[in-house]
Amino acid sequence: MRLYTRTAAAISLPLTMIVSLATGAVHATEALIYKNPQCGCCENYADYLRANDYEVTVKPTHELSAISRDRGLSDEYQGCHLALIDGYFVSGHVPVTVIDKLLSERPDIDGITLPGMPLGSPGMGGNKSEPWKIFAIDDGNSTLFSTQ
Ligand SMILES: [Cu+2]
Repeated sequence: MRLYTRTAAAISLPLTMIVSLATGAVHATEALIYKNPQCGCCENYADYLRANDYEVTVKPTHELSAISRDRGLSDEYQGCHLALIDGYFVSGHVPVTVIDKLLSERPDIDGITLPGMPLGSPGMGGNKSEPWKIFAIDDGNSTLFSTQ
């Protein structure tokens, strides 16, 4: 799994560079992350995005659930933080390979979410104990987007 993730990242980087060269714009993808002030794994996830060439701004807030709900993310589907990336929300500890899929396919949805805080996911400690189900959310409805 780790090998697969690295390979996917190695493939996606040159593609990003080609797109950047084609548009003449060379900049990192920006991510704005809303998190509860005391959340440590959210900071780890922010660092994970930075390590993958995202330009990350972290906004601590006590209104995370309300902000998530405003975007159609019901409580049961919320991750522990909410990132806004290129017109979508990305909630929870979603691997960058799945964000890459979102940004390259650009489906007509509001965002994607990995509910809860699954062990072994990016920014979380521990070992993965079960497949991660990442859901697409559109107008408050959920469909399976990716299983990792
Ligand atoms: Cu977390």
